[in-house]
Amino acid sequence: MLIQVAMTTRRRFLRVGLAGSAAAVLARSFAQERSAPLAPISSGTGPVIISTWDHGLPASVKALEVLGAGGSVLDAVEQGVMLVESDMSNRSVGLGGLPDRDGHVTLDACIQDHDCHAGSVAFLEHFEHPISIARAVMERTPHVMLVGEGAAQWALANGFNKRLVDIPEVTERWKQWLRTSDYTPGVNSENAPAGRGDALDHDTIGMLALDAEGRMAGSCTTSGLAFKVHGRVGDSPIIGAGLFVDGEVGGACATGTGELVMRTAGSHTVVELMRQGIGPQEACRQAVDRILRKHPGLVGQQVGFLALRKDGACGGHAIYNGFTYAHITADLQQMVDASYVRKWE
Ligand code: SD4
Repeated sequence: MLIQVAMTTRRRFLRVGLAGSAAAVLARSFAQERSAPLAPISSGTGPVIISTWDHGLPASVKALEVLGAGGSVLDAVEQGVMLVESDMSNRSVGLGGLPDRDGHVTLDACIQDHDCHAGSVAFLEHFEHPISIARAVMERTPHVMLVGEGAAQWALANGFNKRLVDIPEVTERWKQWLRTSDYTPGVNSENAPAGRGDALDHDTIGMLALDAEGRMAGSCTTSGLAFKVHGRVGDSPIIGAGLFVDGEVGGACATGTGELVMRTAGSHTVVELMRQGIGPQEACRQAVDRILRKHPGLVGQQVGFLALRKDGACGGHAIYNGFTYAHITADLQQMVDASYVRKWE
């Protein structure tokens, strides 16, 4: 189903559901009408950038600009998601995110390059760009992951400054939550208006990119699940869970209830399935299927995976409907409604 179409003079913005091949055909014919070259849906060569949720679109456009300006693919996935980290209206990424149950906004992020080098920070407070600190951990330490106060001290000592923000709406939502203290992760809920838990259009941002030389990188950054236990870390900063990149094969990233992704090493699973020759879309489907098989009776929790193969083919799949992702190439910009297993009413 073609949901949304908008045009600029140079670029196409399409939104398609990949659940049906008719959508891809529709999208192609729309582009052909304008007789511009269009990479096949879910396939092509670099540059290709895919990124979770609607905020993935501006972030991916930024990443493409970085590549166009001569930046590396690592620069692209870092600077792309920085855009979203700086958006103080985003309630699930960066300092504008919803807090844990004790009122602390704690941030998780990781980054990985073509050769599996990786950096990560978790349970970090008061820094605008955890993704840049994750990259610095990768590039300036012999380690992969720093957490909490130690990560903060290391960041301060390495040129990153704290930023204190006070967002009354966030405080108000936390106070409202305290009235019931009901902790039930929902489907697509972090950024939904109150009472519309399934109406989300933002969430954790995961990004995968392939440049014109065939080099890959990925990034992932989040404030994690709203109202989590203080100290909880999700999948997003865990290499192999929220993100995994191996340039020999491809990359994958995840969004949704991190515990489900961590228990199944979700992004690693997707990449290893691709290593066996399974396509990116099917690899995401099988990783979702594994989560469902390991969690019989699971209801009302979302997980979505994205995968980008080294040849530029990509795909995405989720437990529930509502998971969107941006897919950007040199001459295509589209939002895709990922295929899914179940419909959330
Ligand atoms: C987490 N996976 O902390 C993240 C949050 C997320 O949809 O992606 N929410 O578990």
